[in-house]
Amino acid sequence: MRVDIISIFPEYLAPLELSLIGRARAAGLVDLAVHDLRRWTSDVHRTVDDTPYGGGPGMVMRPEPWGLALDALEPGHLLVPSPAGTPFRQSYAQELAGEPHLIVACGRYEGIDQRVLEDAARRMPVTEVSLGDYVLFGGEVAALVILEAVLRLVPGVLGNAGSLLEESHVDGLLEAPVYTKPPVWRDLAIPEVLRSGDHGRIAAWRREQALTRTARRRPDLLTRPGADPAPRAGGTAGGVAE
Ligand code: JAH
Repeated sequence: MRVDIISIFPEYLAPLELSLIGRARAAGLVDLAVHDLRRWTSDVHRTVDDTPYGGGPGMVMRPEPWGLALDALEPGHLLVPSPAGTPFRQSYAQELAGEPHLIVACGRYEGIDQRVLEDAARRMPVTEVSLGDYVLFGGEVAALVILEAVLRLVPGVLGNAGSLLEESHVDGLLEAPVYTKPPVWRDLAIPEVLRSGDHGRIAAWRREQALTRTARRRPDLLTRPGADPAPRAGGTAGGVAE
């Protein structure tokens, strides 16, 4: 997968060099480039913002540098982190993991002139993406989150692909709690069933934990249109205890 990120703070994207994502880059699975938007300015002050039409507080990112930046790159699927975007979730990360080329446009201030997105949409898919109902200083940290969620799903990036199938949100539920050794720690014992060796009972317990946790913490996941927690082997009939 090819990934281009455009930002006025390219150093903010330094974590992409580290850890799993850095390994994926080194292995040639991900070809990633970070671009400084100011490279496409031509005035002495390298200005990227201006006052908003219609008035109001703050500044808006000027369209010209963005237009030149997007012209300079091969078309891809353009993602624009924004509090006004479509909520990002695991199923969308899964879709994006199959794209050959992503471009992430990181805005600052009050956002990017809307015509930049309108113009780009003439030649490529454009999606404004929200990570939740809060406002950041800009799109950079959101871009890191989106790319971490997507790149770990690119085949070969994670060593253990099996762990992708049993984790929160993959089947529309939160995951059951997890435990490791020692079996008793500070007088706290792990649930007995996990030491039973009975894989049917263990799967049923995890399923029940997933359902009760989801019902208590995230009832919205169970009532969302299209919500249909898929039965897993050893699962209960779908009833929520308590
Ligand atoms: C803020 C450009 N939903 C998280 C999120 C994503 C982007 C932004 N804020 C929050 C943002 C200012 C300028 C993007």
